[in-house]
Amino acid sequence: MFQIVEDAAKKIRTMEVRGAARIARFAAETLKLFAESINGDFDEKMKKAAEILLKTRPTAVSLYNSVNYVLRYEGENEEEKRKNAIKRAEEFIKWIETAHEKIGEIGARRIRRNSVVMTHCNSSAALAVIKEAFKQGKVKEVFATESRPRMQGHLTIKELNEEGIPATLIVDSAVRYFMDDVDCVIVGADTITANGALINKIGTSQIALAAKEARVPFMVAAETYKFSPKTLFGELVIIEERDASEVAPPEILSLKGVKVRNPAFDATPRDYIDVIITEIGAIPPEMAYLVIKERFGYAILEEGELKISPKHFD
Ligand code: RUB
Repeated sequence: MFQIVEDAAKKIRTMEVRGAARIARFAAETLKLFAESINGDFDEKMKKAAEILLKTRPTAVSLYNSVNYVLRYEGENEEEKRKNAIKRAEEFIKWIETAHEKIGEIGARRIRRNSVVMTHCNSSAALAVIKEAFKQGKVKEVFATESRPRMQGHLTIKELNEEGIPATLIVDSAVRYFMDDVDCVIVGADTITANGALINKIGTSQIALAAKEARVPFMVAAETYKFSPKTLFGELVIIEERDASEVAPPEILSLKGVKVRNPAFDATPRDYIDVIITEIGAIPPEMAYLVIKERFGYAILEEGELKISPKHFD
């Protein structure tokens, strides 16, 4: 019964499906398929499926927002509930698609002609901006960090290459070395907190620091479902720490007295961020609180449990 959901959870956990937007989309698609297959005990089964999905990776709030959006289905009977859950899953997927298009359009306006752009990891939102700006003849070259240990930078390089965008792969530690040649940095987001901080791939905060020191604008491309309503209630973002074997070989891991740590994300304070490009506009990070109120206004504590649903998302 839960096989579809268990399989999907495995794909997210092992990072076969990765990146905050892709994970959110995949979760909505999975819940849609699962809702179609349920026969009896609809509410309990949907709740359990949601729990399985939410346990996979803790950091990107897009997963939480997607699951939570679908789970706010309504209906008098099982058939109505199923229909509504499927409709909501489709709505969330549409939200993702339209947001990327808008972000590309808005973000490209922030890029000057002949720009050299730096990016980190592999972000569909950041790439939407870069691709649109390139179409408009504004991007001369893109520096992409390899993004150790999982090397998502290779995906970025391939994607840029497919679009015919001149791209240069650099190691993460070469960021400051090349920063003087860069006109702007653009990265994606896993979560934006109520105080405007950015949670993104490990190493993002170092890039932001280097950009600030070199007076290079640092932009974030983030759909509004990357904003965390939970942080409004004081909840802290959990930074996923992955297996040490992703970082070091067995001969290092077996050394007595040596620890190997592998956090997958870090936090960049809002003071390092020039602008956040969302589908509802280019906003200063200080406005994160208002975005959360606007998009997730219908956020209530029900019996100690946080229930959140966007008011609208056109
Ligand atoms: C991916 C990552 C990306 C954000 C934004 O980490 O940090 O920068 O998720 O991506 P991982 P997008 O590979 O560990 O999932 O803009 O596509 O949502």
